[in-house]
Amino acid sequence: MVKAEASQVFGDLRTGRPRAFSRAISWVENGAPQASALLEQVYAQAPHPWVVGITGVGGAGKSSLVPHLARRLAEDGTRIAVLAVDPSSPLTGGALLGDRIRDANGEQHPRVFFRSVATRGGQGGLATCVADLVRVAAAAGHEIVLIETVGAGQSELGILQVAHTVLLVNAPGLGDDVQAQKAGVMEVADVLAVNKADRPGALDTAASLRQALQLSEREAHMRPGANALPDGAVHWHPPVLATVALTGQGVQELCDTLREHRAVLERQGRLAELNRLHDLRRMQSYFMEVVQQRLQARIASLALADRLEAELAGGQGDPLAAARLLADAVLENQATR
Ligand SMILES: Nc1nc2c(ncn2[C@@H]2O[C@H](COP(=O)(O)OP(=O)(O)OP(=O)(O)O)[C@@H](O)[C@H]2O)c(=O)[nH]1
Ligand SMILES: [Mg+2]
Repeated sequence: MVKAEASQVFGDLRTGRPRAFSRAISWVENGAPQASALLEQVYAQAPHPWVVGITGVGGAGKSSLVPHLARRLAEDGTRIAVLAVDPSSPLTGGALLGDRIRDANGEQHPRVFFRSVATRGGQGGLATCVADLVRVAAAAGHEIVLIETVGAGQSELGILQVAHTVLLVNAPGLGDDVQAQKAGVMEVADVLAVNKADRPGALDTAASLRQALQLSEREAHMRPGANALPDGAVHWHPPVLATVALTGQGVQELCDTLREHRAVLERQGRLAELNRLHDLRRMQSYFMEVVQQRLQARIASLALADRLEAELAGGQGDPLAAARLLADAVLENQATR
């Protein structure tokens, strides 16, 4: 039943029905029983899209910039999915913002699908949920997936791990260049935008970002094994561009630069390499998820677990010793089956 339903939705996804896409996203977000049957087909058959991660501290203008970017990228007929992820408020998203990006006249763009990701985190957490959604988007015919996330901590770095190209958005007056560096986002940024370039201080922000980039590049070069690129490959130096999201100024150049980054990755064989790496990571995290579930099921069936829990609840025993005992019991049991 669940399998049949998943197959039906997968079929509808492939023919590009937006409703099937919405439904598939909800399944994955909520860890619905249909999700794993669907994902099996998605991973077996869906291509890897080009994934652009967009991050930067609150108020820099990411949400204002993304619709411009998506529309420009869609101009050549490409279908774009935008996934907006806010790890700090996982339950506020859903369809609140509508499923499509609207233009200035309030018209929905036919080739841009927009979705706020509202995940409960599930077993595998937010990053794995986003990784699955990227492939679901590809199954639905989206060649480019933009992932917008608020950039201030470890969970964003996890989400950005599914991206091929990372765009870091800054703006003058936020002190964000320093903050971004602290979060480690600076090191993973491929393209930087100083948004709100209509405001005073934009040039200074750009200058300090360039300086910070030079520093981190110098450090990277000093690490052993740095510079090991294929023959004839060029080093990508993250460019810093100015944008005004309110008017769309600088967005065309930003798109061109993002596409250029993709082309460089492709020429170097890095695109395929990253896809393999992303699949490997997904395999590893899924493996841990499955192992944990199975072990928990096994522990729940052990009388020993009840006894140890009762002892601890009664104020007796040592929690670490109890955990070790349980681990021994579970793993021995596994080995003898
Ligand atoms: N002057 C000026 N204001 C801008 C520009 N881009 C965005 N803003 C304004 O800046 C504010 C924040 O923009 P958002 O797009 O919501 O910023 P964000 O990065 O998505 O913020 P979070 O979702 O909180 O992380 C809004 O009031 C925008 O209207 C710009 O280029 N120039
Ligand atoms: Mg935003």
